[in-house]
Amino acid sequence: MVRPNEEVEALLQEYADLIAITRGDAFKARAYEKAARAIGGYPADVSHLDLSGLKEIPGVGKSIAEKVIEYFHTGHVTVVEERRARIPAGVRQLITIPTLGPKKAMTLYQDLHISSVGELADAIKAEKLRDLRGFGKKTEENILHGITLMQQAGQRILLSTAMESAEDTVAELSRISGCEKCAYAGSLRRMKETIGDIDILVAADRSSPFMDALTELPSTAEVIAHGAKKTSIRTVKGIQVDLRVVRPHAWGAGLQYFTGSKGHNIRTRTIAVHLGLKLSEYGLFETEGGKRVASQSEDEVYARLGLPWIPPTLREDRGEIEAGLRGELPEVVTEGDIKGDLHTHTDLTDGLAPLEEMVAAAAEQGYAYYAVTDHAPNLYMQRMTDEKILAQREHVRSLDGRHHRMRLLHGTELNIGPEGEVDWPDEFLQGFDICVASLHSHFNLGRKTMTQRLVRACENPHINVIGHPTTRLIGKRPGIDADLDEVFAACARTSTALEINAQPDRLDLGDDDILRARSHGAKFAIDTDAHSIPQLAYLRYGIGTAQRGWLTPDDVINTWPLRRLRRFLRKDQAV
Ligand code: DGT
Ligand code: CA
Ligand code: CA
Ligand code: ZN
Repeated sequence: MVRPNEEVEALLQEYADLIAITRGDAFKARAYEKAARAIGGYPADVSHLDLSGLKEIPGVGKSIAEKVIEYFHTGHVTVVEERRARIPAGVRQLITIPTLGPKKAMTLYQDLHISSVGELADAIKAEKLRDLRGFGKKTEENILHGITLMQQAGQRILLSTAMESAEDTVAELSRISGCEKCAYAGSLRRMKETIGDIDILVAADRSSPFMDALTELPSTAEVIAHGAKKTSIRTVKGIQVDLRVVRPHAWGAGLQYFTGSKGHNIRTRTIAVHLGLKLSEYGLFETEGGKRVASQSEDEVYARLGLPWIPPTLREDRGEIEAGLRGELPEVVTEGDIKGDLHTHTDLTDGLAPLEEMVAAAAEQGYAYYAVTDHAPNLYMQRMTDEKILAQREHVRSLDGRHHRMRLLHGTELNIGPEGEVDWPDEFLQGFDICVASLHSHFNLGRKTMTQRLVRACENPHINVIGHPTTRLIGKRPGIDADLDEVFAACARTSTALEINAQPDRLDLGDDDILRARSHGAKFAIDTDAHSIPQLAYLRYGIGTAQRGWLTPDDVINTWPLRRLRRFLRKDQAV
């Protein structure tokens, strides 16, 4: 993603929210929201654009463009600051509750003087909301549900948010003289779907320059602890970062220790003990005499324990130690194995970029093939029609071959209806090279119906991939209630792949479900579901999740050569 674009996106989105909270012009709020999205998805760095360059972005007019320029010149936008000042921080905290919009938040503040999540929960318990206009019993339930979801997510943040912040910090610390190595460790290196805090490790002879630098970064809001062995700070985005500095010769042992997981480390320490050794963040030592036997690299440490190097994404004590001891660790899929993306959108539906631009950006990824899968008619707000999708197909065919070597597939993302039916009849579906089918509505029809809908989709001879199979949104919406084992078995039986949707707030399927699906013999597609050019880069999060599910290239259809993929897409049983 382009960082300055994201900053502007967040700022304009906040402005839109602030307008809504203060009951400003609803059209204006929507215009800022649209511009925010367009800038966030714009492929070029907007901080390099002048007024006329900015105005070429869809939805960005003179007034918005001027605010963007003001932001990059001065670091703030006056009108945003003014609106912020009119609203207490507590109210802004209220709108972070997933089910509570800006207008209701403002009502709560003005009528009941509620300005924190705690006060809101108390007011609901005291049944104070019921008499407010626009509120009712149902609203109360929704808000309570939102508060629960927020608390369940706890202070954990999305993998992508942590990754961006960690990469910035690693880059900053790497510039400091004396830095021999610098990397992020912990759950981030293991690519867990949410991250509690960021752990960063530096190899250097002196620790203080790094510890000091961390506390002085512009992104640092608060210093939690500042010492020679460990420094912890909180960033302006509220993320905790722990920094440790180790001696260069102990890099491998430190990295192994601070990568975790705790469960994995307990196992490696136990193996060490059985070998008459002691494993710590400083190295692997002989118990008697204390001689150092390994510490320089992770490779060395693992080798001395009789293990191959274990990919961080597998270090969860889910059988990787046993597999390693037997020499049967999987060769997990990597980004380089991916030959194409099989689920992407254009501005024909809710994507931001036109077809040509998405295709050109995909070609730059070095893909061998690329599928365009815009939404089908039953997602009404997308206004898809037969004519539009057929015209797109012509367009896709005309672009095919223009980017040497990369072949284009024309597909669609179908909607799985309440009974497992989809948007178009068989004859029409036949014309697509690939069909993804996803649940986009009716998430709560009961376990039996939900299972049947998905199984029926698998049995459709034209459906190749089940998109974001559980429809969960991390920290916001739980996955559907369905008999997933039955669904996974149906996928394996019918040659229908399960998607690993790489959108950071989905990562759907997640690691545990992948492990289960794999045991049924199902195949997978790691897709970005990109709605803009920068989102093509989400692939890495899908790869991390697939690795955590122990997948090898053979399990993942979009690592296969096009011929093998095409055979799978015909739903022939022998692939
Ligand atoms: P998180 O931050 O909750 O997403 O998860 P982690 O795994 O990053 O956990 P964190 O930040 O508490 O610690 C980072 C790693 O450091 C952890 O995975 C293993 C290692 N570690 C930290 N404290 C301990 C400990 O008390 N015992 C052991 N064996 N390892 C520890
Ligand atoms: Ca951590
Ligand atoms: Ca930590
Ligand atoms: Zn999609």
